[in-house]
Amino acid sequence: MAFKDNRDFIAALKQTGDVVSISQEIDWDLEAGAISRRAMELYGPAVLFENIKDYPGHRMFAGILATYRRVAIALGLPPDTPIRDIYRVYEQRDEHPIPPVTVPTGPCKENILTGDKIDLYDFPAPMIHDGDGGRYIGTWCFSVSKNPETGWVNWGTYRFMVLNKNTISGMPSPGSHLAMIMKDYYLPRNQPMPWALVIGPDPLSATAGLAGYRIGENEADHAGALRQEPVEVVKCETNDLMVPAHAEIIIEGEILPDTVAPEGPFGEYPGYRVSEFKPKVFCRVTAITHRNSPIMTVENPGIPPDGSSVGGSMGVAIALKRRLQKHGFPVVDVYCPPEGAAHLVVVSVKKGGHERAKAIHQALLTRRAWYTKIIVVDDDIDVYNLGEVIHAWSVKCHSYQGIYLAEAHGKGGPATPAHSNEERARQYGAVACFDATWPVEWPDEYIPVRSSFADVYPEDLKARVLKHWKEYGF
Ligand SMILES: Cc1cc2nc3c(=O)[nH]c(=O)nc-3n(C[C@H](O)[C@H](O)[C@H](O)COP(=O)(O)O)c2cc1C
Ligand SMILES: [Mn+2]
Repeated sequence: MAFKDNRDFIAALKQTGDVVSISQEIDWDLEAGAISRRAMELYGPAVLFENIKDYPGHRMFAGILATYRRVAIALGLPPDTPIRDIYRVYEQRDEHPIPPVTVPTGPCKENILTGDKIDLYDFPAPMIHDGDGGRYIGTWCFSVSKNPETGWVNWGTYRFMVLNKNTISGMPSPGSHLAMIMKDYYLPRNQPMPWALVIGPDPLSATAGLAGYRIGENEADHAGALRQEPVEVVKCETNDLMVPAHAEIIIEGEILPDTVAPEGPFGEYPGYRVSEFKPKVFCRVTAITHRNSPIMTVENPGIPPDGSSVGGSMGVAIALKRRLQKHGFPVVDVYCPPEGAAHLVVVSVKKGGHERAKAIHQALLTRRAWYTKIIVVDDDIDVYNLGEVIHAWSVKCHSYQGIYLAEAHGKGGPATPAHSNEERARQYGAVACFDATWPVEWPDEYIPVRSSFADVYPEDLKARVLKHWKEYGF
């Protein structure tokens, strides 16, 4: 049974010690941000703030999927499930989409605010990092938009900042699906785009909102896949969009086709504050619905780990793996390590070599994702073990012949720290590929023998050593 909401999920995290509930009064202005950031940097528990200054009756939940323990729990697996097994379960479930089911009403309708009752300042949108451009109401959230012509309903996680009591600015990047639907349908007609922001979705619906699915794919169906049961959705009050019935807060509104609004800067997922105060999309709020004692979900991006480098990276890795499989590469595993902050991809293959690594580089260049470095390893390297990956990269990658460089459009996001302002603005960057596989043209006897317990001792001797290991005194 999937968690229907964050309340069930928090109860499960309490059982395993993966959440800390803070009952002392905490300020929404930086204090909650400082606490949640430090908890993440210590690979510590998620944080439930139960007593927020100025906001009696409101709660905040931060650092939701910033450890693989919490990802495992969200998937219904034991908390100490190895990352390899978490990936396998995710990948298998994701292959069987389950569309949402419509229900007449749900907890997200416990309070309905329209007209003069709309006031975004009634909610504890936090000032997350010092230096942010404002209070961010949308971080661990997803935005719903629909192309009426094709029926495509997109859920995407983008950040949204409060401008005043009933307007919001947001920064879906030009390559995002929200921007695509806006550009394909609403801009040519000069019509406002109906919009809903889902705050506090269940953890696997949130995961689907972060993952990079293909154009036209409905994330709601993938949320159903990950949950292994459909998401229950209800109709918005002021538009026809459908939103998860068990979410905490729904902001309904429209994104205007002819207006921009200031947004940013914000401390971002690569671990740096890179963005500037710039004109971005403008949203007018038409209704807010919320549960009693709502729990505002918050993501505090920064140096790894965080929700995008952990919870959000699996979907990207699996999409890249599918792409490589489609191109016929003998790919074994693809992993985006949190330490790479969505900029590093590790690929293992059954058979490598310079030509193959070069072809993998080319095949991945055109995939919409913002990594800038690829390491290709042989399949005797465990991609989920960064120690093994760095060892292979250090000693097997030829520092001249084994490195491929390409400049490319869409590589590096608007927040890639290594890129210049100009490159970021154009989303024109570069991707380096490091071939850490053995050259295929080497005859077998050229391949150096790995000096490890597993590789250089006879089987019967290894068995004897293992059998007596404890007796030796280890
Ligand atoms: C906390 C958080 C904030 C994010 N903010 C943005 C953002 O402001 N703009 C953006 O384009 N992507 C952002 N992303 C990444 C997107 O969620 C990701 O690219 C996703 O695939 C977008 O959905 P789409 O593919 O349907 O456009 C964010 C991710 C996380 C975890
Ligand atoms: Mn999408």
